Amino acid sequence: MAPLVVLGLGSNLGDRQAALEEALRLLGERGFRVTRRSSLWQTEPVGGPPQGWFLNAVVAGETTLGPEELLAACLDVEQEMGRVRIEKNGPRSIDVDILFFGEETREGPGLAIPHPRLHERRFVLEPLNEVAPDLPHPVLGKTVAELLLACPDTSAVKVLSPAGVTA
Ligand code: PH2
Ligand code: MG
Ligand code: MG
Repeated sequence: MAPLVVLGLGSNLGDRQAALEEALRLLGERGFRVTRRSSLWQTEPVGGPPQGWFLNAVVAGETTLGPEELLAACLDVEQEMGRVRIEKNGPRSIDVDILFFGEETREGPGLAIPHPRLHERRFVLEPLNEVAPDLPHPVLGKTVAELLLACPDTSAVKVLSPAGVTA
């Protein structure tokens, strides 16, 4: 069975909702098939300079790409959508992060799986908990629901539109 792959998406520049939709369309063209998607969440920026609120979402799906190929596809989508990297944690038109790739782990500087900060971030865990609450974190040994309960991040997150099953 194909591993469950989970991606986090975020945008806080321009038409944020259109950016998330366009990123999913472009990921589809590159071989990532979405099976579940979270609600859209309005989230207070965490870290970085003063900047506008983000729209965040999490999708789960399948791909025949390997982890490194999927990372290349994510970066390609960001580049095609005109993302400019100026400042760490700064404003961005689109950010696509690999959160989980089944139970696989990577610790390289270019690719870390699971995403090394996902358990510290409410803007990731709330939408993630909608699509995969029972998913075990292969390193921390807790489910997503347990990580959310234990998350100390108090930054604000609000649902904008409800979650859905897409396929
Ligand atoms: N992404 C970051 C840093 N801070 N804050 C929110 N609310 N949403 C994000 O997607 C986000 C962030 C780095 O990728
Ligand atoms: Mg990123
Ligand atoms: Mg990110």
